[in-house]
Amino acid sequence: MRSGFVGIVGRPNVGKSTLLNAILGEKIAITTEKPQTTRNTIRGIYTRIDGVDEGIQMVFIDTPGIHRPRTKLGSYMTEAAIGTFREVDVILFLADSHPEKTPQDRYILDLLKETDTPRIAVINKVDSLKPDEFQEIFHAYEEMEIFDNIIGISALQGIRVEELLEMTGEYMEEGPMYFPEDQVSEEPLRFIAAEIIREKVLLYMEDEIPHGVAVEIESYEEEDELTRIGAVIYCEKKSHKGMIIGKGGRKLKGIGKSARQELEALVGTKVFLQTWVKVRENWRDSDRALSQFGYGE
Ligand SMILES: Nc1nc2c(ncn2[C@@H]2O[C@H](COP(=O)(O)OP(=O)(O)OP(=O)(O)O)[C@@H](O)[C@H]2O)c(=O)[nH]1
Ligand SMILES: [Mg+2]
Repeated sequence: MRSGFVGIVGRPNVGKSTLLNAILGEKIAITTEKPQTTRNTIRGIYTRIDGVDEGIQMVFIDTPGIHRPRTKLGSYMTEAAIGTFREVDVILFLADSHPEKTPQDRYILDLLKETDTPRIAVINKVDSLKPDEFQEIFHAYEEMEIFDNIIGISALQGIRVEELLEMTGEYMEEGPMYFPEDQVSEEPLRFIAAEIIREKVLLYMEDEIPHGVAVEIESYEEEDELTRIGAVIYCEKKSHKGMIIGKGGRKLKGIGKSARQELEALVGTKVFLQTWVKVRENWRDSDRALSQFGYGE
């Protein structure tokens, strides 16, 4: 049996969480077209059993996009991501464009150079790259000589994800199964539920609001055929609250409905979801609020 830990790192929006979900064949991390969606490290467990005591278990760690932080929340996110560099057996560095075009990538590449952890450059979104564009990006990474391997994939379309798993497996060493064979995630349902609600808020809202949104599960009660969930959606301004609720409560109703549908699939029962919207000014710079919302120790 071989096993180990794999970090998925990169700039915001390159497709890290999409890749985690593609590897697991299940959605445990939320994904949106907006940068800085993921805020915590999220572990997903991939297990392949080949025979008695034979097979592979890889614990993938999806991380927040590394960026220049402007709030305490941003610092927490970036530190959480960089902190995984040294905790894993191999790093998957995700990119979706030429490194010369993206200063944020270069910042991360400089950090990577300083660590001893083996790394693979993963050029994602090949489905939206022209072949010569892909070749140029590939060569740019080759020339850097800081990666043990380079591969082009599409996390969204599942192109060469299997090959990436093979490649990543090479870095696993003889070791124990850390988790039972059928366990895909370590995250509590409460956390995933809060994330799903936050994803729906992000999908329904315009640009500046999402970064200031946090979701807290206030109550979570499981009955035989019904799960009752009470959630508070926090935002930073009174005007944002109005926008999240929408005219006649329509927007919030839409958010609640699509969240409920996904939650029902997740927990396997009917879900009764109640949501409230509250204002908490500047919470992204408040230590107390950050730890309350799960962005701290
Ligand atoms: N065309 C294409 N789009 C992709 C691919 N992978 C991800 N995306 C899209 O890229 C956007 C960002 O995806 P995420 O998985 O949320 O990105 P992330 O790196 O986790 O972003 P943060 O959590 O903000 O750091 C979403 O709109 C995805 O659908 C891909 O292989 N091809
Ligand atoms: Mg993400």
